[in-house]
Amino acid sequence: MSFPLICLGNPLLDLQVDATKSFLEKYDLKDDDAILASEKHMPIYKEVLNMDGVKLVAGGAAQNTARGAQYLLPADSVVYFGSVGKDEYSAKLNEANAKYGLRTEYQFQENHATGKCAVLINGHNRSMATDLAAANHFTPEHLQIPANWKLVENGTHYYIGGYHLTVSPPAIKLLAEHASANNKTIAMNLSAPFIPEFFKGALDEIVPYIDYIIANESEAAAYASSHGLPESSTVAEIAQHIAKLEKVNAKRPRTVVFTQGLDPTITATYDATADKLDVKEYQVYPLESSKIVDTNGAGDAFAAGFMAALVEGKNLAQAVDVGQWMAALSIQEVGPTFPFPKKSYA
Ligand code: 26A
Repeated sequence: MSFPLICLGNPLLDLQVDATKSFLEKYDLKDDDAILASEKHMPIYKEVLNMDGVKLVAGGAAQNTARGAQYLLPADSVVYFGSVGKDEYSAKLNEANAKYGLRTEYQFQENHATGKCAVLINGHNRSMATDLAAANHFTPEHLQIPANWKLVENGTHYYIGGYHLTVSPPAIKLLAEHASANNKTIAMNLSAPFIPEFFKGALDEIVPYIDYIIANESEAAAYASSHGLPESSTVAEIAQHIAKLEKVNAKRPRTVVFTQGLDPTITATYDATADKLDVKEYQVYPLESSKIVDTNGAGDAFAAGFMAALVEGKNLAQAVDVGQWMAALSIQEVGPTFPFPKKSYA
């Protein structure tokens, strides 16, 4: 058995389509955001399915990262946990994951459909409205099934989608406590601005366990405003603040990684035992605008490259570089996918 990387998240099928500004306005959606769908958004799925050019692609942020990491790593490297329905949509997810060799250990729901995400592409922006459905019914007991917990215990690296804070903080806590107690590496993505804004309590309970916090600049800003940091805080200052928060496993420093689109990626690492703070900046490789197909999944792809590199024992600078390379690869494809035949990072 290998499977060093264990991922947890909300499996979703993306219904991706080009949408006009007025379509976004009709559903009260911002240009570049992710939300949980409420009653008023529910008609969007039927409407999108009937639109010209709609594409059904495997999504779910952490599942995208899991697929991407498996793309880079040797066979049998990544396991993904989440909850789905027994329907055509989960069959599609299984098909996509199989193509990448990603092992899934889904919790199947009898009475709930697989979750879906309307991904509305508008230029280089994407706005997402998610109906979690079955994904919302994941329970920690699924991880505790002996065969699954064996996989968890066998893992060396853990990746948590921050979006899962809306579903099962106890499931996240199980993985987080295991990683900390056994001095293994655990990473979490902030996923979307609404996570630090509206799931602040759950987030703050988990952060002390986390070695790597990955996010983009708008999630960093949302963290700062929801946690009372000065309005004038720079991205680097927010990274330093989070890096220095309490840490359960003192044997590992905490590193915060903030991507900023085409602007440099910022990292802040705080080693509490040495009281040493290290802040770095890494340039991105700009991709010609004409090569961009869509940015759906760019952040997940970054995390995929980053996590795969950590599993391979690479250092922080190298992990950021692999992340940026994977993000560039993904935005040249439709949705959160990667090209076949495979390209390799050299
Ligand atoms: C709880 N929410 C809102 C979500 C998501 C989500 N994945 C998990 N939980 N909302 C959007 N996504 C996924 O994000 C990917 C792009 O980063 C979409 O499915 C899309 O593939």
